[in-house]
Amino acid sequence: MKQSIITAFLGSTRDRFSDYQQPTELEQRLQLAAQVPGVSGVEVVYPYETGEAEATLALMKKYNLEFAAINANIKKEINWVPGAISRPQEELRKGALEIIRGAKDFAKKVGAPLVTVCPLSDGFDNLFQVDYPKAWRNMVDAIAEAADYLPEIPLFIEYKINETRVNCHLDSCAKSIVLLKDVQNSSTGITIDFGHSLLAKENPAQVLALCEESNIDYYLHTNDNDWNFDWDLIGASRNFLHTVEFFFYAKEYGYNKFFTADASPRIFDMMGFFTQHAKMNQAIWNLVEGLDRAKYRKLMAEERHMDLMELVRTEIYRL
Ligand SMILES: [Mn+2]
Repeated sequence: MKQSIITAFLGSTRDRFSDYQQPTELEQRLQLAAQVPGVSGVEVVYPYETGEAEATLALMKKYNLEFAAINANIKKEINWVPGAISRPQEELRKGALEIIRGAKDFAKKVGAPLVTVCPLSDGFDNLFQVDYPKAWRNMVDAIAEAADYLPEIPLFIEYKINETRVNCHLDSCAKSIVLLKDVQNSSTGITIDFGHSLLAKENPAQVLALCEESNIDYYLHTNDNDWNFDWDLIGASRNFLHTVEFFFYAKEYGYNKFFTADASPRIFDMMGFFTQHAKMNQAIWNLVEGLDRAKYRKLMAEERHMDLMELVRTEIYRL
């Protein structure tokens, strides 16, 4: 498995109450990422972390890191805090599209494989706030236009149930598939964030199967939470068997992009946090590798549910 880290979490972060960790520059973040055992890549936020393409590329070479993705941030600027690609005002949507196009240009220059965008501010807080069909159409059109630009750099969309809006428009994997089916551009995919899937009350492993069966590409973010809030905890620190099943299907489908840590150290020692996250993922990946997946799927086909439980207990929990 190839593991990477969203570099924004290798610096200071903040919530409504507190500031966490020390501020860092991109070079320090890359230096830290490179020191985490098992991590060989990064996802970098455009345009806030990226800087000049040539200088960034030189830093990536210096620390021997690969790009997992470029993350186009369309929610930070004050204009887009209430929404970006779903809004009625065309100039606001165009501005957000410029960011995504810029991220694609940057990705091409530095040899990054894909751009991912999470339209978190696009949604609603009140009822009777947003014209739903118009908002949805604006999003479909914006993603379609962004996907058409530089199709050699595919565009992945990341869903989340809420935050920063009470309801995000793109709140589930199924809705993301509906959007991409309307966009009809094969140079697109879905960023499946394990924790976002839990928040949507999905089963992350089933979501992989849904994408496969719908012929939709995907890119994976790893973390964990309590199913109630996007805590971005260490992988499997809460939901072990869900993580095992998620990796089981990722392996079954031959997933070969990066597993990217979308995880936030908050109060914890930063290097320890990312080291434990990477080690946990690798250990679970190794465990899955040791399973006879054909046997599991055969037992499912034969509906031998209690034989499967026996295997879960003895081979996965090892009890
Ligand atoms: Mn994520």
